[in-house]
Amino acid sequence: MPANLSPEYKNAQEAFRRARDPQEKLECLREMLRTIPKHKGTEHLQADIKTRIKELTEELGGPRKGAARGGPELTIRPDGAAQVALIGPPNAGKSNLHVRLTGSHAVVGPYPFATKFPLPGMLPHEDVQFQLVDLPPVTEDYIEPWMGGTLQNADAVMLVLDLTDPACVEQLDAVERRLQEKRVDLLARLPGRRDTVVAMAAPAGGSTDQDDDVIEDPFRVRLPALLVANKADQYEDPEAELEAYRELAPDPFVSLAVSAETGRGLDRIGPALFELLGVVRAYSKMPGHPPDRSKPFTLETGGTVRDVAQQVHRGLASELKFARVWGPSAEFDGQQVSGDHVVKDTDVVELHW
Ligand SMILES: Nc1nc2c(ncn2[C@@H]2O[C@H](COP(=O)(O)OP(=O)(O)OP(=O)(O)O)[C@@H](O)[C@H]2O)c(=O)[nH]1
Ligand SMILES: [Mg+2]
Repeated sequence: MPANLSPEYKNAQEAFRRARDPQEKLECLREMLRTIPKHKGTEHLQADIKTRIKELTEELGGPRKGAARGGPELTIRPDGAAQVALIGPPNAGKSNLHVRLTGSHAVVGPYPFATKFPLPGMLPHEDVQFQLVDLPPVTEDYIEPWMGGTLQNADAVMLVLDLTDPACVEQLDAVERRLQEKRVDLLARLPGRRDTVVAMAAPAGGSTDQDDDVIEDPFRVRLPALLVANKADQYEDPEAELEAYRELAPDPFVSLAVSAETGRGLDRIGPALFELLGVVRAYSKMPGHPPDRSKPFTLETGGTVRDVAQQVHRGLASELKFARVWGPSAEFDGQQVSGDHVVKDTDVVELHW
């Protein structure tokens, strides 16, 4: 049955996909539920939206006193330029990497399933920070039932493998399959989220690439992944070892050989994540004042001046009159641009409301 999803619904769904703040996500979900055509063809989707609203409402409410819920948080509120989830088989060294990269106190153990719950920490890279979330292992036989919900907040995945484990090719295969069951697909590159927006903005009655018979699953997440082959300290020539692994494993992920134990190769992780996530930094500036270089606003590739305005003041973004830009995206210093102007990394943006 054709879903006949309305433009209002599609816009709400797109806004949901792009939202990072849980409260904003919740508002988008309510809008999705309000605008979804109520018929048999959308029953599953309606139920999924209701479930997600319930989960998010609980999450936002915090732990209930005396209720069954309580104990460690299973979802981590995003922080920094992006949230990166550490995923991999048991004992690969995810927690050891987390400790080394973020200075956390994650439990590292010589036995499998040492990690039971998500643990956030911050990895600095130049003037931005990535939030790394340590997670329990994923195997052929087991994945935590809550893992799919947790990964809804992630922007990327760091796939951690033990380079010394002869089974790591099969392990990665199992991890990818288990994640797919949880509606999480791993990609080698950032998906072009903005392409979807363009397709949806096509005029009513005009031809679009969207097939109305196919209901897109708004809860399916597609995450770019970086492959980190750990325990490189066990080899004299870890690059050759990684190369040998790559010949066996036909996956397309960018990969690094590192050692959490000795620190070898760890300095390449920040730059690799920055590249994978296509992070764009923008510095804000007040008229007549020098730019504030202390903390950049971060956007994804293709982000606009309006996205910067949204971060500076969510309520005022729609009232933006124009902006002036300096830096890589400007044809000349202080060029006047509209909200649609695409920002490039290290631009300075002066907003005029
Ligand atoms: N040689 C070597 N051993 C490591 C390295 N990183 C971790 N280990 C060891 O591998 C074992 C597992 O490390 P963890 O960091 O707990 O592994 P994990 O992937 O978090 O394991 P789970 O929480 O069970 O999924 C520990 O005994 C670590 O000391 C490394 O770079 N080199
Ligand atoms: Mg662990």
